[in-house]
Amino acid sequence: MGLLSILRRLKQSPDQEVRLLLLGLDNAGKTTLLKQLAAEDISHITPTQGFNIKSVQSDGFKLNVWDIGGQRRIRPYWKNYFENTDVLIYVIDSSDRKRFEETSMELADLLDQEDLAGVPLLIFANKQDLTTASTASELAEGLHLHTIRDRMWQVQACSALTAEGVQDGMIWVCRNISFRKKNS
Ligand SMILES: Nc1nc2c(ncn2[C@@H]2O[C@H](COP(=O)(O)OP(=O)(O)OP(=O)(O)O)[C@@H](O)[C@H]2O)c(=O)[nH]1
Ligand SMILES: [Mg+2]
Repeated sequence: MGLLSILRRLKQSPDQEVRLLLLGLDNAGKTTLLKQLAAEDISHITPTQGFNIKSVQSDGFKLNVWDIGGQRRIRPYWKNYFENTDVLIYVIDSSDRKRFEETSMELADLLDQEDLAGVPLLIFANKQDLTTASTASELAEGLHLHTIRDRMWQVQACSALTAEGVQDGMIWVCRNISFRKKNS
């Protein structure tokens, strides 16, 4: 599923401009995911020092996907990108168990942010192509996701490398944007 087909689905929503925000620890796979959505080459991706943005528009509708670098020293800047976010997409390297606590703490911090209050949350349990990856439900349990009650949320197993699961996640994103707009 590419950015244009996401945009096509979003035309059911009353808003003319949609903003998706990709966050997660460094090495989680955010930029790979963004490039996969944009149908770009994913073989030479380097750690993001600032941010990447992909935009598509047609018939007066615009979709912006923001991908912010996840290295620790860049995380203080995440907050500059919160405003007007329609869906937060949080990416986790499901094979990197020793960083589950770190990613869980960063996510908890995001959920406390006023500018992201009520914003639907899709968690990509990425890198499912690796045999060492935890499943989406193990991740959900390990990160105590069931305690999230103040917004719509969903965990989706995926591989940004093979694109498996990415479409299912983006369909959820599209549905929940229109849902939020209709009810806000
Ligand atoms: N096996 C596997 N590797 C992946 C997957 N997604 C990303 N990677 C690899 O993980 C590494 C980091 O990917 P990036 O997309 O740069 O991660 P990022 O979240 O953008 O990292 P920062 O820009 O530092 O925040 C790269 O070597 C990718 O090829 C995946 O689904 N499976
Ligand atoms: Mg990156």
